[in-house]
Amino acid sequence: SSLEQDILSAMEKGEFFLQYQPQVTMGGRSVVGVEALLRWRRQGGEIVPPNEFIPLAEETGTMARLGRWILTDACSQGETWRKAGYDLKLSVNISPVQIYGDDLFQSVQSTLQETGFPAERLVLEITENTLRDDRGRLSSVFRSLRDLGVKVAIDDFGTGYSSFDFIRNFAFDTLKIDRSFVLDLERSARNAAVADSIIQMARNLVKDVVIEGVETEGQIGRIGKERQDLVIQGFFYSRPLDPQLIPPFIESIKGQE
Ligand code: G
Ligand code: G
Ligand code: MN
Ligand code: NA
Repeated sequence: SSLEQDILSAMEKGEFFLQYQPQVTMGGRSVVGVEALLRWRRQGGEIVPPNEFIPLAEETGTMARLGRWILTDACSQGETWRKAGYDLKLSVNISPVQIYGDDLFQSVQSTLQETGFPAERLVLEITENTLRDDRGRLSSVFRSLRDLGVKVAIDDFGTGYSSFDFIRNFAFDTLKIDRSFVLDLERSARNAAVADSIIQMARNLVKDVVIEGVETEGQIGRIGKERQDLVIQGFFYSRPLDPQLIPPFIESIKGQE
């Protein structure tokens, strides 16, 4: 298709790039990690958001290649930061197409070898909705990756109601609470109760809980500013940034109380 051609030629022309959104401990004292987020800058400067082309890349068969490029670019950036003294967890979104394709393990393993980025600092994010698909396959792919030392995060947690039975058994390291629950916190007492329960349940299941989409001081207050065990990813602390802006952001946070 023409979009498939567009995506392939955009890769050749270097039109894809990654931004990184800081993940900050509650209270804002330190940056524990960043999530890589894909962007496409077309000729002329127009930025196409990922929601508009990732589904198409998945349908047209170009997501596998794009996914390998994302992993490589993110890990080499992560290693650049490490060499500069910034030891960050690096989260990379993984498309179901990559999970159910045949080379995710190989591509992660060779990327780590080529870039030198440590497996233990790489977090692969899969959205909760992926858990509906072939669970045997999913489990075995991620078991092999965890054996390498790579971490697994469940993204958009709380949105896939059918997956609690799987979550009981599937081994993962991090839960990322979907942004909709943050909005719920200020919506009604009933919605806030659900949101609080989801956060509490996540914390009972796993040590690393990231709350996504926090935009306001009010939301921070609702979650509980004293809850230093929680990690916040949202515009309140920072939007996704170009990679060269990550070290200055980390330094600016260090100076604050
Ligand atoms: O940055 P935001 O608008 O920026 O991202 C929108 C959606 O696109 C999110 O659901 C996010 O998970 C997805 N996305 C962003 N970057 C990537 C990527 O590198 N790989 C995959 N598979 N999805 C991504
Ligand atoms: O992979 P995931 O769907 O979690 O991607 C994160 C998405 O959420 C990206 O599109 C990112 O730009 C977006 N995002 C991150 N923080 C905020 C926020 O505080 N508010 C809003 N509206 N979007 C956010
Ligand atoms: Mn994500
Ligand atoms: Na999410």
